[in-house]
Amino acid sequence: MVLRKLTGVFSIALVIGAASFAVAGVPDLFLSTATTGAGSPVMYNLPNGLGSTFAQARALGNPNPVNATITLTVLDGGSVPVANFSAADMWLEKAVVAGTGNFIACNGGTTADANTNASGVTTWVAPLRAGGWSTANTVVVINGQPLTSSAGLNLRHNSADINGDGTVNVADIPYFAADFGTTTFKSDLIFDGIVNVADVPRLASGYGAVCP
Ligand SMILES: [Ca+2]
Ligand SMILES: [Ca+2]
Repeated sequence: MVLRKLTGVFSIALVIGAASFAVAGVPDLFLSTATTGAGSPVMYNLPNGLGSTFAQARALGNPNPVNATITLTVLDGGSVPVANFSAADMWLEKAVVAGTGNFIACNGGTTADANTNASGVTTWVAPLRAGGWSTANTVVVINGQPLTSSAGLNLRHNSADINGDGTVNVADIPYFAADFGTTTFKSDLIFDGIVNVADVPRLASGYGAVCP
């Protein structure tokens, strides 16, 4: 009887131990959180990584660049910061919503700038290697799973790679031409609500950009 009781206690201890082991150091998708700049900023991306930094995003009604830096705090199930978590396992995706764009990332093109620090924090400041456009939320993904702490970040994307095939070339020009003079988001490369002559230099300077 005593032995049976002891065995029971031992089993419970094993279960608790296993639960703690499963949680410690493993990112919790609900407790981990991400933020970006206010004002529904828009990122300008190129497949070759020569688009805008997150500090140079655009927002409607603001003639100056706005800071859309993403800050991600990675916590485990015990709300303990997960330090030195690999940058390669934290990346951005477009939320899957019909009719909101053809955003594509080059291989590894949207990973975090660095591994998490001692506080479990990493950022996205450097330009992405990406093309296409998105008016859906930007989703922060850890180990292939989206954060569940929010529905994503209010951060949109556009690119001189308007058709989202990873290359800026002659195939993108007809889209820009068709949108010229309109308010169409995907061709508003310097985002200010109008596709006009001011957007042409971005198409020109991005010409030839490809995924590395
Ligand atoms: Ca293209
Ligand atoms: Ca514009």
